[in-house]
Amino acid sequence: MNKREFLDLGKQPIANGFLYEKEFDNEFFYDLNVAIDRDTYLITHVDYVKPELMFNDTYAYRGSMSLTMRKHFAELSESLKKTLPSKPKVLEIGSNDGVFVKNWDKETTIAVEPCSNFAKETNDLGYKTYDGFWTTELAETIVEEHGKMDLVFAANCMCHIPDLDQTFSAVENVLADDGFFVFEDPSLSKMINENSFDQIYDEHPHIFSVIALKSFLERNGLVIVRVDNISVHGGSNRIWAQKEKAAKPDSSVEQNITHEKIIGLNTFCTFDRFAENVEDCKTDLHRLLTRCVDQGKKVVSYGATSKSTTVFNYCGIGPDLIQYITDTTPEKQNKFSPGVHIPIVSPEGNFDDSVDIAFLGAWNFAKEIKKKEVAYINRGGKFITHVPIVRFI
Ligand code: JHZ
Repeated sequence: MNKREFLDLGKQPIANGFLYEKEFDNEFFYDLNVAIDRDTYLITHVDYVKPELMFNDTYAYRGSMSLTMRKHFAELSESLKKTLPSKPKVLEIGSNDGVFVKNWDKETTIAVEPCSNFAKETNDLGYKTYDGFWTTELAETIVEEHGKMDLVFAANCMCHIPDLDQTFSAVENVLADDGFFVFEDPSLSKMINENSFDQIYDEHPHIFSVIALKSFLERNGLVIVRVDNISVHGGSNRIWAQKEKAAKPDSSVEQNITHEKIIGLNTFCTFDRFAENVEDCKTDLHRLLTRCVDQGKKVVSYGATSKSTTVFNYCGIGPDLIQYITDTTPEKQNKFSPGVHIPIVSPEGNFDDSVDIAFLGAWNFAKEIKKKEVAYINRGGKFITHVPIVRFI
């Protein structure tokens, strides 16, 4: 790739590398520099973190921890079933804790998951799960053992894989001639509009525009036939692709590409301006949290997200500003946040009357959280977000 760097997010740890105190000294850090590929306009990291350092048998993120996502995948599955032939053969790449596959038939659904803890979990549930990374070789094994697939699905997985050519050509190989490849990932247009720079961390080596995806998919025999703009994870795109011979793109594809050109996703100055906005956010957020602490407020964070790893490490926000982070995920509780080492605790007994202000690490679930924490809001508790600008909500 012919990369032009535009953003330096500094030294960063593994975003989901929640750790114990005894592990602090050996924590891994890397330089998070972000670039645009001059040929395809793909937004990508200058250097990639080795996948094995992020996706292994201690992976902590569980997709099913929010009601929003459980509902999202259940509804999507119902609608996909109406598009596909009856008893479709389904493959999910990056099945995590099974939040998507649980909506499908165990006999005809298989999965691929490199985090062994979760591969075991879905195998135990009865879904044949290959414990490994998505590769050309694995795609060939799957074709030999199961034949071609009517649906290849991936949610928040494609943008995690550094080598897109290998990834998409392996999908093309495993897909039936009239099959669908459907995948969702955070949208670059949303990230730029909302200044949600925390979508960028080790696990997201790319943030996709439709413009860039078109190049990568087409050179691997796949054509985008439909784009859905969806609200999950702060604004994502669901891409539908098919093999060249079966593809009949609808108007949503050209509409999205036109919109992306209008907002300048194919011009360098858009990203230079974004980098300036990111720097402003750092100053504003640090200043607001400092002011709250100086006023004697108890400030915590809500949701130990990968995104907040980027925010806290880039903005220099540690336990001096945020006393602790609450999170419902058992795998994250009683550990410390990556890099800046803020304690993580269960919300039970900790998101209580003593809290004055909560930074929304999980800002993408603001609606769900505000509904759940109505008692906190009613007694005057405040949330702070940095998306699209730093403010109380
Ligand atoms: P959430 C992860 O990013 C990592 P993160 C990954 N790379 C990716 O692409 C996206 O997901 C999709 C907690 N929570 O989903 C649960 C509460 O505590 O924004 C989660 O730990 N209480 C695969 O980590 C976290 O917040 C609640 O009420 O940025 C949310 O993480 C709710 C709703 C959530 O993803």
